[in-house]
Amino acid sequence: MSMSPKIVVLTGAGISAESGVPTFRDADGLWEGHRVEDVATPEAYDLQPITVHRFYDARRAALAAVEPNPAHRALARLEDALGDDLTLVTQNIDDLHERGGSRRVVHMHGELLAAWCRACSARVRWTGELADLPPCPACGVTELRPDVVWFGEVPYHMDRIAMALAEADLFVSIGTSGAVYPAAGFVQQAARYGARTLELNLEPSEGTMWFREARHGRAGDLVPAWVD
Ligand code: BJW
Repeated sequence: MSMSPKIVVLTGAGISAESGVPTFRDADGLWEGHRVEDVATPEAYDLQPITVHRFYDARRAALAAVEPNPAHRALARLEDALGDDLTLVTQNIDDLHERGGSRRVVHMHGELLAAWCRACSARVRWTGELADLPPCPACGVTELRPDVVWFGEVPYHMDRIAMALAEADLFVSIGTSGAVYPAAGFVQQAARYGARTLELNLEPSEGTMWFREARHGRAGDLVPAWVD
């Protein structure tokens, strides 16, 4: 039986900020210039698919020009040390954890480099733009949409995450404002099952009072210091 502690790490946009990926709710964040409901709901996509596609096309193009930072790489080292005893859950749709060396990332809000078909539910890797949007390779219908979880949709892998939270000895939240549920409730879920809880964020998050311990500063400093 494994003797290492079971750890669940939840990351948000703040972990990718030092790579040059904008966060959502900070000044200069992604919502600046966009109303959330205009770009991140299924209703917005039904009404204005081209506007929504342009928003994700721009982020996909920007992602190609950024690199993982020391916080992503530190979490990859933690996975090397802990193996299956680490569950890394990210709300981020970028691929910087993977490029930083993590191999088992749980993308609860989907992935920017993927699309899924509204006709047959097939998933495909997709690195291009709206202009390149192909017919679905599985069913041939042109109903592919970004494989991301919008407001009102159910996040991915919730059963697996709930199980990991129930078994966790330690829950660590990194670079998230704690404004969006269900991720914002994970700290209480983990604590209820007896986990210690730690927040690593630039500033106190909306849920900071639920954490037993909090350290405030840049993820690129705090995460390597915590891991190593
Ligand atoms: C740094 C830093 C540095 C900066 N170093 N730190 C309960 C109560 C009320 C409402 C609800 C509720 N439950 C559900 C809802 C509705 C809704 C919701 O939460 N609304 C709220 C606004 C209140 N939730 C949903 O609709 C979700 N679905 C759902 O609940 O389904 C029902 C269900 C759930 C479970 C089981 C069964 C049924 C879906 C939410 C989907 C969110 N989607 C988005 C878009 C994804 C695609 C995309 O990327 O475009 O996800 S919204 C956006 O917010 C994105 C993010 O993942 C998410 C969280 O943002 P994040 O990562 O926290 O970023 P920021 O910008 O907010 O914060 C960054 C932080 O980093 C800041 O604190 C900075 O200080 C810090 N920082 N630089 C360290 N260098």
